[in-house]
Amino acid sequence: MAEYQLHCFAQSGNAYRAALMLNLIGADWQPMFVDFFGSGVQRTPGWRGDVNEMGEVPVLVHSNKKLTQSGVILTYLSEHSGKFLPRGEDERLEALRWIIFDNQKVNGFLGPYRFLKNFAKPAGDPAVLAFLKARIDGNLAIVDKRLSTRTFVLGERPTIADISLVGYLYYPAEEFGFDIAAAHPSIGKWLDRMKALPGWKHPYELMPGYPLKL
Ligand SMILES: N[C@@H](CCC(=O)N[C@@H](CS)C(=O)NCC(=O)O)C(=O)O
Repeated sequence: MAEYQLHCFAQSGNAYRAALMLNLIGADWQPMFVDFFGSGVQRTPGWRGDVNEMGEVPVLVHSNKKLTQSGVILTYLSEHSGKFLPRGEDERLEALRWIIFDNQKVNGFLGPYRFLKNFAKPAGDPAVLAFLKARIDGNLAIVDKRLSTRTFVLGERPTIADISLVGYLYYPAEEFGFDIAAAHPSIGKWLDRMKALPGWKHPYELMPGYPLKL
């Protein structure tokens, strides 16, 4: 058994944040496949009782600890490894600020948008997709502006704020119906910088369940 177990599946950008962090810090970890689209195990009372009462993926297991919420998982792993760790109070608060903004408004909208477009049956209502798309465009523009003057979200060094924000951004443009890197050039260049970090892997390589059997 590896030191860390991560309950995850390939299509989850929320889980990708945790999987990528584990790989970037060189952790001894193994994925535990959650059949999110098949059996929908995350909705069962058993899974909610034993694994995560919130019914969400990712879940990180480390000895006697079970952690959920990717922001919490990233914080824990950065504190344990000393890597991608925001340093000092100002950086810690700044990282938390971007992680919350990301969870709520960047990947927090991109994830449901891609789900409704690609995987939901029936597919999402066009009015809902239009609402989400307008919010996504506006919020990606905020991130793009931030990255136009910085190498990484906080400055010259990559931190957990960057690892949170890449959540859904490496999935294929066809899955969104728009090309994030092309529409937001500073995000595009930053995604290339993140991709160059030792240990980087695409979500479809890092987590089980791709391609999806629907
Ligand atoms: N803020 C959470 C979001 C987790 C999340 O929404 N995960 C999705 C899978 S990508 C999920 O489990 N959704 C189930 C649900 O919302 O009922 C995190 O960052 O961990």
